[in-house]
Amino acid sequence: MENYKPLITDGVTDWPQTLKAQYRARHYWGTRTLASYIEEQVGQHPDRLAVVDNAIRLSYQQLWDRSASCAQFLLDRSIRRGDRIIVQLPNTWEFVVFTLACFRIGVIPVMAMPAHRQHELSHVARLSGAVAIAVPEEDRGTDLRSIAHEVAQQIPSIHSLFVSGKGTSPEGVSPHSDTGNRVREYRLINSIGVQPRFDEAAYSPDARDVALMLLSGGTTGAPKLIVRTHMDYAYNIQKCSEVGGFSAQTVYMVALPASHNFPLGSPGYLGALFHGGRTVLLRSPEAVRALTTIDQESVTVTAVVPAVAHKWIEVQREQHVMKGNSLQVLQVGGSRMPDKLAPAVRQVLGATLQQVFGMAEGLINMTRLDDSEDVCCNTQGRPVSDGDEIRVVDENGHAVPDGTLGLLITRGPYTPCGYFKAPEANARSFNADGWYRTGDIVMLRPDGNLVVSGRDKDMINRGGENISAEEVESFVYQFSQVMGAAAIAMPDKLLGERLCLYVTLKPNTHFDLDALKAYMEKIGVAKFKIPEKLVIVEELPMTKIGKIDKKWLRSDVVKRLAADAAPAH
Ligand code: OOB
Repeated sequence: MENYKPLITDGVTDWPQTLKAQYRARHYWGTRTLASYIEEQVGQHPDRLAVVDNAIRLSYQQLWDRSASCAQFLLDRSIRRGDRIIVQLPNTWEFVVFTLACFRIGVIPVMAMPAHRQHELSHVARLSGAVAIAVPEEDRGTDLRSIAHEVAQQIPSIHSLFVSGKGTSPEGVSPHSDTGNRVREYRLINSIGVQPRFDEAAYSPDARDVALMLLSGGTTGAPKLIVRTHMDYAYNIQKCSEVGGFSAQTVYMVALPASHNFPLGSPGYLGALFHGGRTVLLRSPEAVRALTTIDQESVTVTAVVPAVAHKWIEVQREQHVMKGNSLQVLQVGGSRMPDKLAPAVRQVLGATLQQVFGMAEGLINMTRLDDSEDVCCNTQGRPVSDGDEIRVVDENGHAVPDGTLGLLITRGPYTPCGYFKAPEANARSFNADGWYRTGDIVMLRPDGNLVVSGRDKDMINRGGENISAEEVESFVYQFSQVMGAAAIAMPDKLLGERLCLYVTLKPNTHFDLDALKAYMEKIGVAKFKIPEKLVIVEELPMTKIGKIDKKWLRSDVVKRLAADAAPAH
């Protein structure tokens, strides 16, 4: 048992031996795979409804059968245990079936976001050594299939594309001459009805194997990969399910992108399926559609970012779209919930607010459903597992007294001890004892709950989308007229933060946001990373050690926004 060698070890940082022994002894880590929890539910009530995607309604048995067919489909196309597939599918039944198929045969989905474009996808494909990409034909007007072909052209390890949706192109050929004969395109729909012939026991992975790779928000450059094993992710899902009160009665609506750790496994739709509940898939969190669906499908719980919660509250207040009272819990996380907005979750939506402060790197904090109004509205909760260790420290790593602000560091049974193949980032973010420096500035209240106050890492959180300032600045520096660039967060009522760019220019040159936007679109950068305000200055302020003084810039932009908003005289 101790000597088991998982399928993928290269580039993976294991937990220190002493922690591993502890986690095993305390039974945090089991021996089951992610798929086995769903299989158990299939056995108990095969006919119960599991997945709802508009008109498509799959029972547990149908979900299980379709995922077996899909697994066979992958095997028939030379996809094998341990292979990585970039998954960029929207919130559809195919997402659920495809990822379950992967889990069953030990294929590793790499959870890309719908907003990612060539730039991020090629990086992630290269880093993960992916052999395939799963994409929809298009998503909200963007031709993701063509983008996937471009990525495949650059990354020689990729040999297959799996495309969801109806489509008309023939099987097994590449309609894109660019990728020639190497890359074959297949329609996922054609997997339906394929007779599974594989020996489940032979293909099923070990609980200690990698189950999936999540993408970090990224503090420097492009996203990093976080390797999650079956046993640690299953534990993540189980603990979050417990705290979220998930049961067979749970009807969970996926409103955020399903590949994000929050709606995926914290406890997410997998939490619902692990407990015999139901999952309802929504393409987008658009308010009227979402509130209508809650009524129609008797949704009991869903997870959103604060900006979406805000929108739903506004629309419900004005239009009373939602008439019923099925919604029991609204989980809000991804970025800081404004304290002022929190009470409206009960007042307007009639649901209990559960704040979730989590990260793809592991640690999940949640307020408890029976917490006081004060805790629910004014804190971001506490760890879901008693195996989670959290400390609030100063810059030198010394603990600060409770009630004072400091940096959050953590380790625990579902917080891996390093990013995949990222030694430099690991040196910055992890230490040898397994502690992860979250970069979040928090305060630990005497009652054990955390209050998130900001970030140490140079990041902008645009309504839950984490943007690396350094990455955006690297695009700006491609312009020869730019001397200095600083990307910072500016406060925003709806999204919490938006991206603002300060630049200094060479004499007598010109630069504007349109040029930057055109460039970022051309190289295929996700849209949410495009700055929304530009300030051209003579000089960028510097700190004593010669770093750009972003603190000063952040307060400067607040003044500028106030001046912009003031009525003209
Ligand atoms: C979730 O995961 P990521 O990996 O996209 O982002 C993690 C970062 C955290 O380090 C923190 O800076 C911020 O997003 N964050 C919050 C927050 N939840 C996340 N900041 C303030 N308040 C919150 N409630 O965002 C994520 C993963 C699983 C569950 C929930 C969120």
